Amino acid sequence: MSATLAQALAADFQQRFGYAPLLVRAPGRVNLIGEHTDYNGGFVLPAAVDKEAVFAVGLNKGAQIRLVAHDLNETLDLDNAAEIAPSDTHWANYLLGVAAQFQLRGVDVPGFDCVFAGTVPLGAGMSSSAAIECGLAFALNKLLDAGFEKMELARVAQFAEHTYAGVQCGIMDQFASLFGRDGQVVRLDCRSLEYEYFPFDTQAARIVLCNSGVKHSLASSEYNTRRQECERGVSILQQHYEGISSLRDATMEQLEALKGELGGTVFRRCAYVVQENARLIRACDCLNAGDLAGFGKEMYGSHAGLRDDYEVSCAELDVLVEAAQKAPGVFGARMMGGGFGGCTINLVAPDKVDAFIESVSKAYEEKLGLKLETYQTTIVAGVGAVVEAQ
Ligand code: GAF
Repeated sequence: MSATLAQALAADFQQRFGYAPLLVRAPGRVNLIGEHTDYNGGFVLPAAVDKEAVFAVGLNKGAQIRLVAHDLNETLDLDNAAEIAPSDTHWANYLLGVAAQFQLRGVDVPGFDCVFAGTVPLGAGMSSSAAIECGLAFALNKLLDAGFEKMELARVAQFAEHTYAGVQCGIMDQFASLFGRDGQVVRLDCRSLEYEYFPFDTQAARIVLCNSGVKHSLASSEYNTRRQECERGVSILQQHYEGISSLRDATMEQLEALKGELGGTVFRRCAYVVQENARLIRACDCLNAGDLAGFGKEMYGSHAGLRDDYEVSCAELDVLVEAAQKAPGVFGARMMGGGFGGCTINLVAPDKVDAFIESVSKAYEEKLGLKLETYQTTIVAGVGAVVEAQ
């Protein structure tokens, strides 16, 4: 699919700018378990999926930056690449933020052109923004021969999001888009940045996403608030215990002992994170043992924690998880990503996928009067050049 889209973008690019571009694809991601743990020094278990952003990018031998959102038929031109600043055009900030990060790392960014489009649903919690950032980061790295390793490109993309989109995100989404591997999920230790791939057997389970269709505007402000609450928890823990550099190091006993000082809200946020890390470790053991029911149990636990303690779910996501629990062939379900809307992720027996979708769609319509969009995703390789289309 991205090869066809890449051809369309190449033609658009050629027509607008009169030269041939580099073509790049950058996937969105799913996360099986480990939510809001990345910025707490914990573990995540994402995979890159077959919903992608696609780019045509080239250096124009001038100073101008010319950006085109192909699907929206919108453009943004900047006269001088040396004077990059945040723009009022929302989508352009993800790209400008990346170029600014190259400059901060001492790379002289000359004029460039970029036409992009994609199939990652917006606001679905599948990291369309990380896909956009990582695609351009990969393209500029190649075109400018900047020599950054993939992990540094993930940092470039993450800090672009911090500085130009105002979301103090962790590194999971950008890591997944860059490091994804065909047919494998990857466990990242977000503190050491060590990672391990696990085969995901699609004969045993399929990954089905149910899109609530809700795009809460709360997402970025509440996300940043959660991060601050966790930081507050760490700073209180540090006053009482040695060796705590993030919530990863804390135990439930320590949190219980400090419950009064932490206060109810911070306590619950911290407790969720400590328990989610433990759930992820157990879930990986289940994956290794082929125990999908055990894995699914941890997913339900994750959802309950996100709903009750971290408070980043919403009524629509809760209805979808409850409906999934009653549907045929489901191993586990939970909300996915930052929260306040977007998708649930469901592990479903391959021969029950149709029945599952029918059952959850029916419940969603009956309970909330809403039509459900679903995606059966496959796990693909991370960011790369689109070779076939060139
Ligand atoms: C968003 C962020 F971008 C990630 O870094 C991560 O924190 C996630 O929410 C929650 O797990 O996708």
